Amino acid sequence: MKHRHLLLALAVGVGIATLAACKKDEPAADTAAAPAAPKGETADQFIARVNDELKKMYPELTAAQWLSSTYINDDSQLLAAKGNERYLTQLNHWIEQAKKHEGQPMSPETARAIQLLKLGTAMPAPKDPAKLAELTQIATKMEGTYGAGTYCTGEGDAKKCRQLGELEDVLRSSRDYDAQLDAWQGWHTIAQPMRKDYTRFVELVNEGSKEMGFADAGEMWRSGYDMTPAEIAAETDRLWGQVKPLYEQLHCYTRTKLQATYGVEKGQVNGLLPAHLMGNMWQQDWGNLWDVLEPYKGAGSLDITGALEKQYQADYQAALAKAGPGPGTDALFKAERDAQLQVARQMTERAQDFYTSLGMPKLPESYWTKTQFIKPMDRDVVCHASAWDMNMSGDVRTKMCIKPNEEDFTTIYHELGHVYYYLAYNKLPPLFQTGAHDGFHEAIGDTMVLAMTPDYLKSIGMIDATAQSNEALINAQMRMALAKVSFMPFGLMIDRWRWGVFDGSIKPADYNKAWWELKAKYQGVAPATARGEDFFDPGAKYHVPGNTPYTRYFLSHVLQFQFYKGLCDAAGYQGPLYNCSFYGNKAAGQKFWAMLEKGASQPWQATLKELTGGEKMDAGAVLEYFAPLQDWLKQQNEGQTCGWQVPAPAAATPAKP
Ligand code: X8Z
Ligand code: ZN
Repeated sequence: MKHRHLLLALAVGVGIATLAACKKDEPAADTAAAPAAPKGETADQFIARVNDELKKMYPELTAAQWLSSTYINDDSQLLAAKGNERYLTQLNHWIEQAKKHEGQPMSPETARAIQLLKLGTAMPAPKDPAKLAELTQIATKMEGTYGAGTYCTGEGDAKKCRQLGELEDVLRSSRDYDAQLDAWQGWHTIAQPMRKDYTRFVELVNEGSKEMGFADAGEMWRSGYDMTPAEIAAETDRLWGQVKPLYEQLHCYTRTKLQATYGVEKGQVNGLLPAHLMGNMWQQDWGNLWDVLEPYKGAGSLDITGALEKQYQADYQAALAKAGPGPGTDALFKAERDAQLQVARQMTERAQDFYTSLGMPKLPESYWTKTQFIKPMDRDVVCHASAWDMNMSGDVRTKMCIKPNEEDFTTIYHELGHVYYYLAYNKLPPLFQTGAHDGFHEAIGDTMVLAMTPDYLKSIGMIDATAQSNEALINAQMRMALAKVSFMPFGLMIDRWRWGVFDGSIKPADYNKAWWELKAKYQGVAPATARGEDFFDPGAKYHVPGNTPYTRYFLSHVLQFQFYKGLCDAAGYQGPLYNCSFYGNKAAGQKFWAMLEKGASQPWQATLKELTGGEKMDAGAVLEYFAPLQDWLKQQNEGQTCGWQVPAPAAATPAKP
């Protein structure tokens, strides 16, 4: 359903639909009635026309998508689905027309553009219009269900309903085992109704993929990397193999600490980490467990959340002062909302400052007026953060439900990475306006996050002082590892699940079982209570109902360290990698911008080489960065039996009809 950037997602590989980074993909439409192309049109003329038509129809599509994500109701969803249908129909016509140029002379740029066009969507739809409509409706419904998801407990006056944000607050801040379990289980109830829809969704996108010449939708997703689908799958295995020993050390240390906090029994599940205790709904970022995992209490304090909360309080006091003496309930409420918005904008300005310090432009004025910074009170929205290019001409926005905490602060840097990519490649022909591959798009903002060193945080007033001790270094490394290293197996397992679902090796009757087997295998995480096939736990993660491919995030977590190293080199930095910040360095900024401007106009290997000197993705920079922490973890884990056994698969519970 939505695409935020629609089109182009074409990245070679992945699908068109995705337009951008966090976007989704679109379905394809009925091509039976493709209108004839102008007579005598050459391939180069064809692509020029497609680029032109694409740019013209784009704003209407994104406008409908934006409305349906920031104002979920039946009407906005109907309009978004219709806009999508129109766009996808057109897309399929173009793909049909492109066939006529196969084997004809054309420029290399045109050949690449046609390749991108064909890989356009992450949601390839059958040509049959009835099935296309069915697919669009299912996709819209699933995302709406996720966005509006609510968990209610109690009856009558005691009834209490909570959405994702409030349930995440519990996992982040409570250390009450039962309250955490309730929040975790509660959120997962919202996905149960999606199981049937998702099953049908898989049938339909597979049918669409086959019609386009792919074995299944997973193979189509893997075709976007300027290498064969088998090659990119093998690459992800190789990269994971590089990082896995580091992850295992972090896992081992974390398990010990959880057991110290919750008890030997409750702090683990057969040697695996309990899903509801990791401070994050999906166990993809363990940063919220800082109170449990901080290596040296108070050494080089990096309390970003504390600083942001202080900023919020200051904003609140200022808003109260504005309201005058003795404010009533309404005025108090307004002051609270004003302060929430104010702090969210200040956090975003801080992120913008990082980019402008590198010599990149300021965000356009329209960004500040049209962006959704905080969760509206009067309607459901899709809170999952995303970045939007509305018209390929400077109307860029982000959509978040920002709270003053470290996780959201770094997410803003992430989202602005997408926005700056859009702004940099907007001058390219529309078909090239996407990432070199989708992992590049995801890695831009995160590269900035790596450069948020203690010195940088001090220079912007987020922390008071930096400490130079080894204790402070280990603390800083741990803080980064809890965000980055913990993510990697998660980044891999989601599409391991979907590739299996699409190729049929995971059957609908085993959806949940396979999900938890992969969670166990890659992350070493397990649910504390049985999760049979009456649940549909994959649906509780945005990118599954949203149909956003996920391998991009795994690749991004490797690439961002390569980019970081490349930019530190460009800045002339010498010293240990983890200490480098290129904040304020124009030479680094110029090199980064040059990469962004290239979009998808050449194979990603060439783009990577220009920035880093190498043509391969490689986790060597990850290991170099975390070398001190890895040594420290090994010492801490001495005498422990690290690692975990993946439990033998239990007999499948039949899915409810
Ligand atoms: O979805 C996102 C971004 C938007 S592209 C907020 N991320 C993944 C996630 O939240 O699961 C960023 C990190 C991984
Ligand atoms: Zn992103």
